[in-house]
Amino acid sequence: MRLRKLTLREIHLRLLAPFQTSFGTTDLRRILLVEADIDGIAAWGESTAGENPFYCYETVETAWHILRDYLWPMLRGREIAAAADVWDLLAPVRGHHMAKAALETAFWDAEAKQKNLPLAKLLGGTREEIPCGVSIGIQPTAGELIAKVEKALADGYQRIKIKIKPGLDAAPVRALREKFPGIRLMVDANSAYRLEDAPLLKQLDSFHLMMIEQPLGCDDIFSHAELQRQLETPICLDECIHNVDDARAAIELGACQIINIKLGRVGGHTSARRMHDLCQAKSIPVWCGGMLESGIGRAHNIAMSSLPNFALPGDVAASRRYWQEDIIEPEVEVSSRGTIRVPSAPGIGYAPRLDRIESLTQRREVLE
Ligand code: NPG
Repeated sequence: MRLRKLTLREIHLRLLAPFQTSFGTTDLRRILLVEADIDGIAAWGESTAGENPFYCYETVETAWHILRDYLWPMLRGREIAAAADVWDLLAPVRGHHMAKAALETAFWDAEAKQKNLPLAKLLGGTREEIPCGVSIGIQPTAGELIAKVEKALADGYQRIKIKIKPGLDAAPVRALREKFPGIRLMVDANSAYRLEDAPLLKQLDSFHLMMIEQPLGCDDIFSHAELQRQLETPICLDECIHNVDDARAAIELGACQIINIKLGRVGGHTSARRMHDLCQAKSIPVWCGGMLESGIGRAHNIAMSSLPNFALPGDVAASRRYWQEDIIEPEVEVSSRGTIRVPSAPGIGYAPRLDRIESLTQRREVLE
């Protein structure tokens, strides 16, 4: 495979409703899309780098810089045997996983299209449909939170995740548990607590949550191990886990019982698959996180989620939960049983809508 041309685009896409986490609120997504010409095939990837360096250090600007000034020169025109080799070729650049994932995942789309295979099959996926959950941002009142949960359950979603932060934790969880005693419920703190908050987090044990996601520092695997010893609720790690070595450390230290895998955070499909395989061997279930992706990133998430150890519902939901109109055809739909069918068309299995992408494009750079 040879990369002949790379088009970087920044599109702006407004969320249907602002999304609030413990680190801030997003309403307009700036999304960096990668269109790679690989042996004449148009292949697509999406960087999940955010507008601000609050979830992690990467931003749209850093991803653009790394793609144009480092990753493109490393791969351009080079003969590459398989998409599975790209991750190791990019190793000289440290970190910048969201920039790498945008390009690496495009190579996987290209190889699947060349082989006339759905990407899920090329990755080794075994599921025909994937189970879906929703992630609900921090809401101004308990009433609004309950209404959002009611709607998601009516739409069929299999589990509810709510965002928490200090001061908005036990109370909203209690309100939900009283109203919906039997639902699969979890919370995500996005690193908003410290180990000293263990007694407070321990109160959550009485609500029978599926898990508490990333309560402590974004790089602090050690303290999560201490916290997990004190909690009955399983800890799921997200921000702490950038690669398979982090995953191994967290598992061996007992810092978590579940891992969230995000393509952007781990650097693409090859890294994600290595992490998946390690977790499977260690009996640690995984699920696919979401980064408010457009349809391109969502399509890659669906393919990855078809691997066998993606045993828990992920944050991969229907296009219409996020956007008035997505940028792919067909849009991602969720069944009344809360599942997404893994597409059977070659590559990512959804067609990018070029006219719509063009009309949303704020900046473009073509590298040849
Ligand atoms: O459904 O795509 C989605 C959002 C899932 O909660 C979600 N993402 O911390 O995992 C997270 C959170 C997030 C959102 C992180 C935006 C960064 C930016």
